[in-house]
Amino acid sequence: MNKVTVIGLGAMGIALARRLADAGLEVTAWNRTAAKADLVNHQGVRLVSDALNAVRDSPVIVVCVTNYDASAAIFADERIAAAMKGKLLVQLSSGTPQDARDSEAWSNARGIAYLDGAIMATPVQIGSAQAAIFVSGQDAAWLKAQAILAPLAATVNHVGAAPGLAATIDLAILSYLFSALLGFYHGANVYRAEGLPIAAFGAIIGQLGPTLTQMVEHEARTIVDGSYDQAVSTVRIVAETAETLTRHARQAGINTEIPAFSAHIYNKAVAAGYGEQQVAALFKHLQAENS
Ligand code: FVH
Repeated sequence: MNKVTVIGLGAMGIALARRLADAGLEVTAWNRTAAKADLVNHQGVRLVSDALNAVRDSPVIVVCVTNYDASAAIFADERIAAAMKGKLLVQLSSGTPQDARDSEAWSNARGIAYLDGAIMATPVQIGSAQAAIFVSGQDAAWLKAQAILAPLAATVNHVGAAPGLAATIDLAILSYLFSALLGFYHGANVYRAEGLPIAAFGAIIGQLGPTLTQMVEHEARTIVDGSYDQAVSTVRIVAETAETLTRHARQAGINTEIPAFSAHIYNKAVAAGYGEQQVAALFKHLQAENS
C-alpha cells in the first residue's frame, strides 16, 4: 500500500501529489492537460501520459478535479473502470452528498471500493497542522485509505459509512466561509474608505477569532435548544445594524450589495414575526425554499 495514483493536477492535485511523495509514497500522476502536469516537477512523482496507465499503476486512486462531472468524464472510458476493479477510489473533488452517493454506487457496481472526501484546506496548507480532511464511506475503504491520507492533513476524520456525510459537512462549512468572506471583503472596503490599513483589519479578525467563534456556537446552541425567546441579540437589532452598514456604504460611495442583501434578509425575518427572537431565528426563516 505504498503506491498511490493522483488523477487531476490542478492547484490542489499538485499539492496532494507532492505531499504524498514527500511522505515516501510512490506517486503516479496524470492530468488531462500535459503542460500543466509538468508543473508538478517533484522528486517521487512519476507523470504518465494517459489515465488508463495511471490507474493501472496503483491500488489506490485519488482523484481531485473540478467536480464530479469532470471525474465521471475521465472514468467513462470502460477500460479505465475495468482497470480499477478491486482497487480503491478516493474522491476528493468538491460535490454534493448526492454526487457522493451516485459515485459510490457507480464504483461499487464495478467492484471498486469507494471513499468520498472533502478537503478543508488550501493547496499551501496541505500537510500542515491547519489542514483537515473529512471522509465518508465503508469502514473497509477507510481502513485501506487511512495511511495514504494521513500525510495530507493533521486531521483526517472518517465521519461515517454513509458516502454523502463528508460532502454535507463540506457544503455547510463552505456556506459559512463564503458568506463570511463576502462580509470580509465588504469590511475591507469599509476600512479602505475610511482610510484604515486593510492589514489591520485582517489582524483584528484574527484576534477576535475566539470571540466570533463563541458567538457562532451560541447560535448553534440556540437552534438545538429552541431557546429563541431568550434573546441577547434580536433579529430586529441586527436588521437595524445591517441598515446602518448599507447607509455607510452609500455615504462612503462603496458597493452596497452585501449590506443591502443582508438587511433585506434580516428585514424579511422581522416581517415574518421573528423580530424579538434571538438572531438564530434566521435558521427557521431560511428553512422554507421561498421564505
Ligand atoms: N484550491 C482550493 O483552495 C480548494 C480547497 C478545497 C478543495 N478544493 C476542491 O479541489 C478540487 C480541485 O480544485 P483545484 O484548486 O485543484 O482546481 P483547478 O486548479 O482548477 O484544477 C482543476 C483540475 O480538474 C481537471 N479537470 C477539469 N475538468 C476535467 C475533465 N473534464 N477531464 C479531466 N480533467 C479535468 C483539470 O485538468 P486540466 O484543465 O488541467 O486539463 C485540473 O487538473 C475542486 O473540486 C475544488 O473545489 C480546492
